[in-house]
Amino acid sequence: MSAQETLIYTNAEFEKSAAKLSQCPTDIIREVAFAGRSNAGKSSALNTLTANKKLARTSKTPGRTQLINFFRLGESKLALVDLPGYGYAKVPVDKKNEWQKELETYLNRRQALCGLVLLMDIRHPLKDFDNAMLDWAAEAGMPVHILLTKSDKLKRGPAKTTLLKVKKAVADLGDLVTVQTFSSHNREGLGDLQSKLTQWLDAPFIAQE
Ligand SMILES: Nc1nc2c(ncn2[C@@H]2O[C@H](COP(=O)(O)OP(=O)(O)O)[C@@H](O)[C@H]2O)c(=O)[nH]1
Ligand SMILES: [Mg+2]
Repeated sequence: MSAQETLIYTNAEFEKSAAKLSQCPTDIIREVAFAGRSNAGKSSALNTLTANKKLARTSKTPGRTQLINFFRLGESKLALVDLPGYGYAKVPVDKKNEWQKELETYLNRRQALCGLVLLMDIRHPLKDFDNAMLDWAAEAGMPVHILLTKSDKLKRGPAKTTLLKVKKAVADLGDLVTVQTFSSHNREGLGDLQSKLTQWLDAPFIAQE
């Protein structure tokens, strides 16, 4: 995809679900993964971004939420990835550990991964697993864009206060981590999300030896 072309997220189409790294599509050169605790608003955000109500199912069907779901952008070699929601209470402990291991393998080894969108309900930010993801990203040098979701649930003042609080909490990670408020209900912050994704996905591709 040339730098002149604007990425169109409404062209995203479901490609496949992978249970592990080896099942991930091999011809994707760059992808952005969406992660967040169960119920953070991940499916809704993906549906809003792609203007496709059916893209990522908003239901919490355990079978599907444990898979790494790939959505290719049109005919390109770029993709959006819906990661298994963590903190899903109904998953048995041993099963949970199994897919958490696969998730870790994906995060540590997936070459195409160029950024992580980390979604947190604006009313419950920076829970344990969010902090674990941020620690991993800092260690891996992986850029993270935090979406404080369901911003429509708070008045402007409290939303701003939370935004500043979260920005302050991640300030020591520098440019690696950015933060914004977002609402799938009124599309607040959609333009900022699109800009960040385009910045990550549309950067010139440098062939790896
Ligand atoms: N008010 C409000 N509710 C939302 C928003 N985004 C998601 N929700 C609700 O939060 C719940 C979980 O959303 P979902 O997208 O399925 O979360 P996921 O588990 O992270 O994929 C659903 O009941 C959604 O309708 C939002 O922007 N505003
Ligand atoms: Mg979901």
